[in-house]
Amino acid sequence: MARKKISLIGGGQIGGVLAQLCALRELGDVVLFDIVEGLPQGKMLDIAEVGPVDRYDVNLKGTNSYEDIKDSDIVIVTAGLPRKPGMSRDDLIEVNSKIMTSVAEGIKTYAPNSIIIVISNPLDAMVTLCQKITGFPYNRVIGQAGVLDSARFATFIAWELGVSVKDVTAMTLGGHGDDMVPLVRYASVNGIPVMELLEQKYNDAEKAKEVMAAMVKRTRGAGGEVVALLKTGSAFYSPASSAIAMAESILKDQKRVLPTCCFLQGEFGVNGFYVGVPAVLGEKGVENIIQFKLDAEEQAMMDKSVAAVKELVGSMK
Ligand code: TXD
Repeated sequence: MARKKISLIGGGQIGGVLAQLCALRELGDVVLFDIVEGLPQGKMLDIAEVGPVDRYDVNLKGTNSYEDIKDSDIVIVTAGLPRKPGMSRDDLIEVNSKIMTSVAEGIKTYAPNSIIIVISNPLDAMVTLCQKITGFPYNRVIGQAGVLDSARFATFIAWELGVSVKDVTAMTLGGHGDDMVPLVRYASVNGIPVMELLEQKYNDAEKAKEVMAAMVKRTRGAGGEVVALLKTGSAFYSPASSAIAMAESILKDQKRVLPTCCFLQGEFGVNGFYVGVPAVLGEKGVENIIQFKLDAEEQAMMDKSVAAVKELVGSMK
């Protein structure tokens, strides 16, 4: 099997961690692109020089030239500004749209057969723009938000119940904004509903609901919580790991079911927009969108989240 090639557009905080994770897992050869001269070259030299210690052997190249992304299997895009404290993701739309336009043109020209995973914010709008400009089929342009939002939800549940994060399953759907939809009904500890465990813990159904509501709220604001603490920039370890889970599923055709920002054509009552839903990720990118019935409350939350995505995408011109 030929070695895979992964290109990372944007060599900032997330880009650097992405490159290191690709190397540690030997996912393939890696190119890190940035417009800042020396930054991607320096990071890739740094990561290459620790191959003998961490015992990985892949080609790592930093570059300021799009030509180097030629023949990429996957391109992961983090180019764009991150939030500052007090900013919403949507405040980034103007400046990041300009950046995404140039990035998408570069990918279209030099890696026309690649599968693109967008991470840049505001996520749902940036994925939409990237697909429009590249003209790639929808299954080959997707966004990362749901893996991370779900992981945050699962982390809070594990802490609350005093169980291992490894045994918690939780998922969020919808847009990557304050209206995202954490699915309470399906959150479980090895299949046991989390609500049941909370009710046992507090012996009080109302209290259990309150505790869950607080976790849902914290999940929705979790990105902002990190931004407020860091003061310069936003989360970067977790978005990188989340995108790598998606990339790995595609590169190895694992067919994992991961919450993914996908273009919907009627699924969940949404038509013509990119929104987070569970998707099977394999060698073709999105191979299937997993549909299931939302109850009335969940559907109402989904509709609200989708309305926010529509407004955001509509403001992009
Ligand atoms: O889960 C998610 N989707 C996210 C998304 C979680 C956290 C942060 N998320 C967003 O990712 C964040 O709001 C930003 O929009 C992106 C990248 O975040 P990162 O923390 O990596 O930002 P940095 O460190 O500022 O890096 C951005 C890099 C920087 O090195 C710039 O020089 C580069 O982008 N940049 C460009 N690269 C290529 N081409 C162009 N035009 C360009 N402009 C800037």
